[in-house]
Amino acid sequence: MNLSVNAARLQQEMDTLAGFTQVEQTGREGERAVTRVVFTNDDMQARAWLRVLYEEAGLQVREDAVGNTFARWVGSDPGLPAVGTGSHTDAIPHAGMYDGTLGVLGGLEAIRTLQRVGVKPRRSIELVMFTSEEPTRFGIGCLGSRLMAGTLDPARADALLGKDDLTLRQARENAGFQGDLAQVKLPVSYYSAWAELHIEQGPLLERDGVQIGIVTHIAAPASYRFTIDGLGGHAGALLMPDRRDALCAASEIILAIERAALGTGVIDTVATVGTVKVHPGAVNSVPSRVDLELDVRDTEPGRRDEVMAHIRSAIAEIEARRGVKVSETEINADAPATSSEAIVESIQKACKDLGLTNRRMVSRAYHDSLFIARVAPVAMIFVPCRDGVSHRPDEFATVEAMRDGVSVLAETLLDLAR
Ligand code: HGY
Ligand code: MN
Ligand code: MN
Repeated sequence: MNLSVNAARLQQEMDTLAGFTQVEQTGREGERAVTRVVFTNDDMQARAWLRVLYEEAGLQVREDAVGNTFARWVGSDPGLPAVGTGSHTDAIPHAGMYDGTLGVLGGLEAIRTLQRVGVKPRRSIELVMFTSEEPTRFGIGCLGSRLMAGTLDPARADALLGKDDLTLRQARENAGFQGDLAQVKLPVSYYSAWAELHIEQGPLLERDGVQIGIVTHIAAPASYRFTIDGLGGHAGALLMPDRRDALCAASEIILAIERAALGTGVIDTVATVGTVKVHPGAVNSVPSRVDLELDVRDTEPGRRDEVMAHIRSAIAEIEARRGVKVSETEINADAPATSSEAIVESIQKACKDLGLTNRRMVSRAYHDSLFIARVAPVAMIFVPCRDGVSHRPDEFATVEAMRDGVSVLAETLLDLAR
């Protein structure tokens, strides 16, 4: 099919969306970091701007009680379950401008490209922008899609305490999203199929010179909070033998986590401690308490659980030797997702039709598709990103790569919506 994606406009829209951010200097000439945390002004302005684009494309727009946004191109047979696509536009602190946003603006451009060639899909095609895919504010990733899939208890979700001490309920209501979170759960077979476009957030496509990645599996993410309670005191007067320094204990725990991930000997196991809070946090006061958050993932959930077992036994030894108390809270421990072979083949067909090289692959990052996979057949389309970099201001994808991804998505959506 002769599809002509308006790549110049897509690039412009990506650049405009990147402008909705807390401004911060990265210190590197011409480099722009993006931070867009859910329900902040930047997020709300971005949402309002996107809504105008959806309406200009003639899409029917609705928002649910947590702010997931649905923009529907009504098909000739509107009663049929729709085909879905989309991603997120929230961005972690000091991030790039492509993670998630390509799936929303690229999804919109795929719909507009199909509209331009005058096709009328039988099934409606619905573009989704998920609320809070990133765990930045409420500590758990994929908040909006978990609620859509019915895998997160609405009362537990509303009680989640944000980093600014507002609960999700308070924050969403302040942002204008009222209503009962239980209504966010999608009706059974709401989508007949789902495809998400995203940058790879890894180096394989670029390294192998392949234009499109077709995701067959999404790795299983888990995250935990550990609180280490020791004994505080005066940095001058409290002598070393009498100390139970919570930060020294935390440091040993962090290195034990790294050792446990490396210890599986399998490249698919990853573990990260990305946040550490030290109390009281004064240069001349021995740390009495440390809160740290662990993100651990593997393509095999069983191996991930083994890593957790090794981490827990290391913690027990550190606790005893250092005389500290460590408590653990599980935030999430999710199963991996397997893509629908039919949708993988539809994407493969589109790549062949468009003359684009492609390969099947695993997604090591998690995505909202991980949870949509609980309620619909899914697959994902990856495009290369420079040096595989993501969650950094220098995240980058070429306009040609974005154009290729959108062309494949457009053909796939049309095929699925027949
Ligand atoms: O962390 C992730 O995998 C996703 O980018 N939020
Ligand atoms: Mn991300
Ligand atoms: Mn993402």
